[in-house]
Amino acid sequence: MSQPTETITAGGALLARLKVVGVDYIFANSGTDFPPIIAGLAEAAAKDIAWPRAIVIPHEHAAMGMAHGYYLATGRVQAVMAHTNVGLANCAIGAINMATEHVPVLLFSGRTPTLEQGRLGARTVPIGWGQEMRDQTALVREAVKWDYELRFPEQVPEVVDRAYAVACSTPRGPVYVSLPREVLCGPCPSGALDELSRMAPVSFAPTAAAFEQAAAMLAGARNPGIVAQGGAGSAEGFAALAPLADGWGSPVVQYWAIQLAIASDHPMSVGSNPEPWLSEADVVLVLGCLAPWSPAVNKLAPGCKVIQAGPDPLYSRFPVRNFPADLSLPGETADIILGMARAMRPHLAARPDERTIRRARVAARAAGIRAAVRLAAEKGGEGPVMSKAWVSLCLSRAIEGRDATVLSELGCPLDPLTLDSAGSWYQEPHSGGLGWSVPTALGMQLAQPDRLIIATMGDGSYMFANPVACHQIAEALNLPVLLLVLNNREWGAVRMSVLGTYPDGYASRTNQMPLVSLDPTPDFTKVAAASRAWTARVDTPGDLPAVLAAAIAHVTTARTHARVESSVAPA
Ligand SMILES: Cc1ncc(C[n+]2csc(CCOP(=O)(O)OP(=O)(O)O)c2C)c(N)n1
Ligand SMILES: [Mg+2]
Repeated sequence: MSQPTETITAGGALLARLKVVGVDYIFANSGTDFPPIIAGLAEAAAKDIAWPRAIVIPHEHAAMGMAHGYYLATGRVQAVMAHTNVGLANCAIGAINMATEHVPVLLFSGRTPTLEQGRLGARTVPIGWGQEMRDQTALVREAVKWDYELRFPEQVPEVVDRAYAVACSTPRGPVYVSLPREVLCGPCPSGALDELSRMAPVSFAPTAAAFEQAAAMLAGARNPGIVAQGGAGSAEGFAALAPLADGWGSPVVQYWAIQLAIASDHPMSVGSNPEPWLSEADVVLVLGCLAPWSPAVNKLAPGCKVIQAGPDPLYSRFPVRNFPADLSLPGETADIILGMARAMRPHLAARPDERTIRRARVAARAAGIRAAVRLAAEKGGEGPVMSKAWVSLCLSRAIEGRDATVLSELGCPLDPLTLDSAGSWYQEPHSGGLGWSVPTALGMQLAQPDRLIIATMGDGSYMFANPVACHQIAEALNLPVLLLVLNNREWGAVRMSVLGTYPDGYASRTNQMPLVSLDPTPDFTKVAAASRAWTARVDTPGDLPAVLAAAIAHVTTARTHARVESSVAPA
């Protein structure tokens, strides 16, 4: 007689399999579709099956942000579980943000029961009917690389393996699986659940010929330039980019950088403005940039050749993106930098004097740019109301000598900050789904409990983050993040956009531009204090350094989260 096959509910199998593929956390926001998941957790515990830590996250947007931050800090993909269509809708901005920056996540949400009666898991309450959709996945389909609806309980291990492998293949990104309740309640064989996945993620790199061609182009350039937006890919990539730029006397422009690719005070680091470099360059290496410059503002020199490099050099997901690509180097950014450093080496013997002169010229101009930025930032602390640049400068001084990560979402500008390591700077993704920085900082802090993590943001961005939920998470999970809110009582970016479009229009002449004011500003400190955060508000520019020092002392010693608000001048 054959042995009866051991089974576990599909909900339990899902959790166990997520552990096998390396998921540490399930950021969960549960609902009536969750009984098989919650029962699965208990069943897995009773049977001593390992599963990831499942934690309650009181808003799905925060759950997605935390998975985003955890990945940025560790390179490890995490899972988010949401409630049917409504929970998934709250995940949509997070999925859009992740997709834009090639950040993977395993996103799951329940699917309301199909049956009205007669089977375990069938509908029991009116929301079973109310949450039915013809195409639930449509809520996130454009943002995901792959999606699937679980059909049979025994599919769980292979669906998880495939979801993981697709999400972690270059270019990385979110995947979505919908989980019908009756299917999750069904039995799944548990005998092989702990076997390793047989589906490895795909990675690729440029061919040797493409590297050689790129190296010949850069080595032959009179004025090479590098534009980097997505950072250098890893600590190794970061360590390799600076000598590459230095060796070739190539300026590195960090235009709208969402990660740091080179130390901001490196002699080849010329700040965030592509001018005048692009108009002088004859070869430009574009490293992981969705939009490396603004064609409406920045003009390439005639004949300038462009090399596009990164996980998806043509950003094929986006309908319109027409930056030139005379050569494309596809692959993970760090591998490309390391490969370019190798491919450039044989060319180093040619024209050494030319490189030395060029390096000295770029370094002198870079030093001038940095001095002007610092001066302007200092001036921003002289008036009655401080500028954002002054806040950046004060923050830079406050974290000097510490291993810190600064996030900015319309918060501290990069240029006045002195940052010199990989992973020290993150800006909101270019999809701009606001409310990103607070939960992303929480996810980073969860991954790196001892690191100083500082999320800086505008007052509007803070409100988009569902602050009550985020403060609750910080307290519940003991995450000592420091939040620094730059409050100008408005959506300054929107106002600036109106002025840019209609510099002499009616709106520019009004005392109070419509649709941008956030006055009266709430007493946000009370929102943070409700979750027992350490709080402070600074109105006088000269008071900021001491308050920042006190806040950093608090988060690093008392180790509970803190929120500092500084009143800043309109943009
Ligand atoms: C979810 C979402 N809604 C709306 C917007 C449009 N938007 C872009 S910038 C911005 C204002 C941000 O305000 P704040 O964080 O206070 O920064 P400020 O511009 O005032 O410096 C808004 C509303 C967006 N990007 N994302
Ligand atoms: Mg604002």
